Amino acid sequence: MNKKFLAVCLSLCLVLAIFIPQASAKPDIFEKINKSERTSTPEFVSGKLTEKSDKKPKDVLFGYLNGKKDVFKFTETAESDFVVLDEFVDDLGYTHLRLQQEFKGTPVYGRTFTAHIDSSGVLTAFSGTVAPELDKKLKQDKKVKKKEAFSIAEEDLISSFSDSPSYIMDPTTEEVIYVKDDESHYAFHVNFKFLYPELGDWSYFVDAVTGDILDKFNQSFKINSVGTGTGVLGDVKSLNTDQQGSTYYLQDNTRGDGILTYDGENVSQNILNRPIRIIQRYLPGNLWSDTDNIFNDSYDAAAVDAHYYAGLVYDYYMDQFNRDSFDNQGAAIKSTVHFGQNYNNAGWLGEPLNQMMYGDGDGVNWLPFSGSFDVIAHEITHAVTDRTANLIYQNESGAMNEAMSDIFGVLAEFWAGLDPDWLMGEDIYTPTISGDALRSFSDPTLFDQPDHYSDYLNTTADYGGVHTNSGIINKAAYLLSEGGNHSGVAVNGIGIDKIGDIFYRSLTQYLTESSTFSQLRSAAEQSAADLYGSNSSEVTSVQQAFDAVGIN
Ligand code: TI1
Ligand code: CA
Ligand code: ZN
Ligand code: CA
Repeated sequence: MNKKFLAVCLSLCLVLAIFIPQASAKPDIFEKINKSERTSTPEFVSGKLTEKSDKKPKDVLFGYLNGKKDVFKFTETAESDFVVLDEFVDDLGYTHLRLQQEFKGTPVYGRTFTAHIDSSGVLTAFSGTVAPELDKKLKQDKKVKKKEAFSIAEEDLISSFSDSPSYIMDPTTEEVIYVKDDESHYAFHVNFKFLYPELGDWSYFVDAVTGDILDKFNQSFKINSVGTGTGVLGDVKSLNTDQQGSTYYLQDNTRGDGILTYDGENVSQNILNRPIRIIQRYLPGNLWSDTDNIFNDSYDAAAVDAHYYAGLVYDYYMDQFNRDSFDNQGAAIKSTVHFGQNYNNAGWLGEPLNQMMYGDGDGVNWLPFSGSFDVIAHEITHAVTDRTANLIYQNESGAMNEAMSDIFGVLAEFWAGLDPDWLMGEDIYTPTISGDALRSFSDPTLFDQPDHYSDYLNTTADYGGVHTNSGIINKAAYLLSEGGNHSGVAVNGIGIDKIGDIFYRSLTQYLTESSTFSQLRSAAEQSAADLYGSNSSEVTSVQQAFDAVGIN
């Protein structure tokens, strides 16, 4: 039954049940009741609810409510259970009342009401849901003291931040009745307001009988602002920032749980060789802040690009694969720039750090690593891989892990339309030499990578040559998209969109931690068959591409 019909039925029934006996006395009274499906008490009542009268608006309302005690299910009298908070008369002569439900003097959290009485003294609407039958529902044996409740809440609050919040006013503790899942509890409402370490307006509800935290939530809203910044290559872009008073942070609240960019302050890269508890002293560093929302200092450039490009990679995965951040649950994307000293690398630091880091480069062979969009897409793809196939970072599975990061690095660059190419790192690699790159998909051998399985490099260096042997997979991906002849095999290209879908499906559905190159071939064939049919030309192209690089 639809809700409207139900409401009409209910109101008809009620009108019949309640008013028919008095129908002759009150012929023109009518009433429309919307009932809450969960609580069985009305949530909005309107109509001509009472006769004209000269009584005070408040008395009109209370007279109406007292006549309907079993419908609204309050406990004593309207006078004792509803406290008027506010009353005002509008231009049309309506009086508007705002009320709060109480039980024996204790307010029921969130249970406020409005009532509307027209100029002739007729009650025309009553809005809000009564917490029903509190006399029956409340456990009375309150054992927890106000101070204890405060400590329980505060302990929980403090444990959820790395640094203790600094309150901007004294926290408050108020005894209330808290309704949760149709159950009512005596509880203490403890409220904390603070701006550090982040914006917070936390409400805790501590059960006065058991001391349990019934509920907690933060009501503070994130403040979005839009700043501008100048990137590593001198281009100006707009940035989503977070304004706190007169400070702007590189915190983008518009994507998932946020994109946050931090200053690593050039603390030595050697900390990566130290125990995690030491690393955690330095990472992620300080959330990047600025006083005028214009990020145009030369020291800002690496942060500007890390922040801006991470947002674009988030958009790429959302747009192409409906994936909400790397965990598909909106996980915050964190980056630390100015990591290390003249450090020539960038990386995804997995559990328990779950963040990226970007070196500044030595200025000769490399510019700051966040200046190249494909690097950022490469790093975020490692995070996607971690949460899906979780390819072990050594030997063949490790080379595929690297290749996936490169492949989606290229595909994201094409999607974003940022001077796309089949090269990796060209924007920041050897700033004085143009046209080169760290890796090439069309010809991996240009930069010392194999392009055929027969040239697979067996080594213990670099986790089994993960950045070297990835060339074989990169070449297969290139041939699959663009087509061509390689080692005597002709491949019909299917284009970047289709290879994106095939590799994404392979990565997220079929590959496993210890997958081999051969298993990637099977995964890609299977994915192509799922997407385009088992006899499709796409499946044939996948077979050709892997044949061409010698993977069976
Ligand atoms: S994931 C990271 C390696 C892990 C380092 C952890 C300390 C990585 O693969 N980095 C990329 C950076 C990159 C990406 C550069 C795209 C250019 C384009 C990488 O390829 N690094 C090279 C320098 C390497 O580590 O050998
Ligand atoms: Ca500035
Ligand atoms: Zn990598
Ligand atoms: Ca590129």
